[in-house]
Amino acid sequence: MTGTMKDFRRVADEVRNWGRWGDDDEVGTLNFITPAKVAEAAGLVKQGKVISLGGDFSSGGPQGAFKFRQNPVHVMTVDGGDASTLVEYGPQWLRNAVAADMSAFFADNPFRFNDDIIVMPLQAATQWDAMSHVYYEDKLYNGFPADSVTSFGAFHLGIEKVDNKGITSRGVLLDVVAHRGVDTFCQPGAPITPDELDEIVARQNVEIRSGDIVVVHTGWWTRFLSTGDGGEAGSGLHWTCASWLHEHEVAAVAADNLMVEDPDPGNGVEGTFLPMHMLCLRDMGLMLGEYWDLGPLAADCAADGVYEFQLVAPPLKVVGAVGAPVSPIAIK
Ligand code: UVW
Repeated sequence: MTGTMKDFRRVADEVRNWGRWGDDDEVGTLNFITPAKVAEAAGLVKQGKVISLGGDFSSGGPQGAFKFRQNPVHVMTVDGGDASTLVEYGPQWLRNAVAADMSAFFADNPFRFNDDIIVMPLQAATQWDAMSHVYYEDKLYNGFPADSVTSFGAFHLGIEKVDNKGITSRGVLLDVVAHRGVDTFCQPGAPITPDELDEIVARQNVEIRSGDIVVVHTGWWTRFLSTGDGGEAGSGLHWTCASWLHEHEVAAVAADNLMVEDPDPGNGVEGTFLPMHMLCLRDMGLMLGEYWDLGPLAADCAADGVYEFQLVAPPLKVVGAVGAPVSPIAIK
């Protein structure tokens, strides 16, 4: 199952979308989401049912596998109860400060409020990878230079560039867990192949159309919710699924695991790491959604037999960021 760099380069040449939507394009395959596509997706709302696909952002998140990523740190900066106490008991300097800065809030009136701060890697929990997240040979998607990502952020292909693309479209769940007939998750070393995606599409009696966002249920997130082990390996798409996504004109792909693709080098490309990331983000301009919570959606789709829905998943527009948190929802 391991490919060579020659295989990789052949696939990269086949799927590369550079120039397809103009030399200055920064949204890649999101261009498949036309106004007609957005309207088609809205037409899938029949029951008024909203299903959250976002995990919690908390200190109990999935980070731990890599030392360079941590779970969110959330602290309170103003607490209305504390403020009342400070006014009454705080040292004089603090009482003066409260009186000077916040008298409108906390002086002799009943109004109180709470504020907070969060510090986190943008890749910590449910997220989109921007196209500027991964590159090779000094080029980003559409040929933009890799050094256009600086300590000031990404001058090209930052997550904010998705702008009025939403991101919203017709979402289609592909339930690998149900297809494999297991009730846990896709074990490491058993990547999901393009043929298996076709089998799942047939089994679910659903069509993949241009501009769809494909959402792949591997069971990893549900397993994490029960074990709390964010470092546990799972499986994902085989790197050759990049060609399948290209042929079907998929706008974006998301999964409930750490990397969407299978990270096992034995199923990858000799001499490199995460080849599907390189093909999708850099060659195709196709964004990857990671750590989505797909258990409730999978259960709902199995119950009503409807695997298509309106997907609404706009990332936070963090200017120059190479990825961003998202709280996606599926609406049926
Ligand atoms: C890397 O590709 C390094 O990370 P992620 O799984 O967030 O895409």
